[in-house]
Amino acid sequence: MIAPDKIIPYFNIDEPFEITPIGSGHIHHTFKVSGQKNFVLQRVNKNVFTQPEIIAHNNRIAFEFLKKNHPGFLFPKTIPDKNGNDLFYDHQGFPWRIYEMIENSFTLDGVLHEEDAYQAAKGFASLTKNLHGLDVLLLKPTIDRFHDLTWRYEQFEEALRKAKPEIITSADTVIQQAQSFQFLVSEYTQLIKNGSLITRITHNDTKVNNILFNSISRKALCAIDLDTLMPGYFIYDLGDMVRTFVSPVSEDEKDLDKIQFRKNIYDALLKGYLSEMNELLTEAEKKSIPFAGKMMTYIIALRFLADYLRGNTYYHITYTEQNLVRAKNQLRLLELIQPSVG
Ligand code: GN1
Ligand code: MG
Repeated sequence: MIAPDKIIPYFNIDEPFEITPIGSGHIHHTFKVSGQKNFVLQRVNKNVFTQPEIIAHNNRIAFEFLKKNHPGFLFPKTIPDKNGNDLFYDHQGFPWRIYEMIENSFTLDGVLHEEDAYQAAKGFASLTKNLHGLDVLLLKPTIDRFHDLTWRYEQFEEALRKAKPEIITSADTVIQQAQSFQFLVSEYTQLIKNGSLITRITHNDTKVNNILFNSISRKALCAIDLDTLMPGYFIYDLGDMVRTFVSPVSEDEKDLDKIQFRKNIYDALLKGYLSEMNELLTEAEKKSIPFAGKMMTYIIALRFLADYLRGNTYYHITYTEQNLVRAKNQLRLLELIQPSVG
């Protein structure tokens, strides 16, 4: 990889600066650029985002809409390079981008208190709410069929067909467990077919660490990681919050006994989400609230498992079994969510 300090001269950033790696994402390489002003520098993963220009396009359209219609709403500002482009391509063909750092803020890797769940959910909900009125067709999918459960199940089946026998053996019980939840795919298909969900502009990666909290008030300040800001259904956002908020441990936890469904956190996140979105959601959409967490937990379990079966080509890992551990973890969480949400 090209050293990040070699990229800075292509942007209007004053020297001296210091660069340090930050973030816990699975996809990009992220750095903090500290100087007279602070910035976030990212090298975009072009294998995952094969058309990074679409991300830049969607972000720009959303930014312009918000500036005009909700000028007080905080949205990460992209700093164009010296040629005025939102993405700078290095000589290896990797796109880089820079954002202004939002100061006096912090992120959480897990939800500790009800109030954090309430605030984070309110933060993500306010993004969709404030983008309401923007023609959803102006934004394009940055990853096709990203949260399409039917397609993700097919991908899992394909990975299973192509996997080496010894890999299948090592994941045998997890595969069976994943297959036992296949009924959720039919529920998803039915929900889409009956047209009860409205296409909205959603964030699509609503992990709690994608919310910036105000350092003093601990209120949600701003949603970050807008790579998948694109048309979607509200259950994608709500569901990924359930997946990442309700358990006291992360998707990387190996000890399944530590995974829990915290009802108080679930209630708080729902309250936070509805504090912004209650009026926009239709009665038909509200009926699908209990499905959201199950669907998103299942989809990520399938994606982790498929990646393990394929030989770990997608998510960053630090040890070979990590995607299998993550899949097991998410299936355990799904077992706990299933009876708890009605
Ligand atoms: C990836 O790396 P991060 O945190 O932005 C993934 C999400 C998954 C998540 C699981 C583009 O997100 O869909 O929920 O890992 N993003 C992409 O931790 O695939
Ligand atoms: Mg992301």
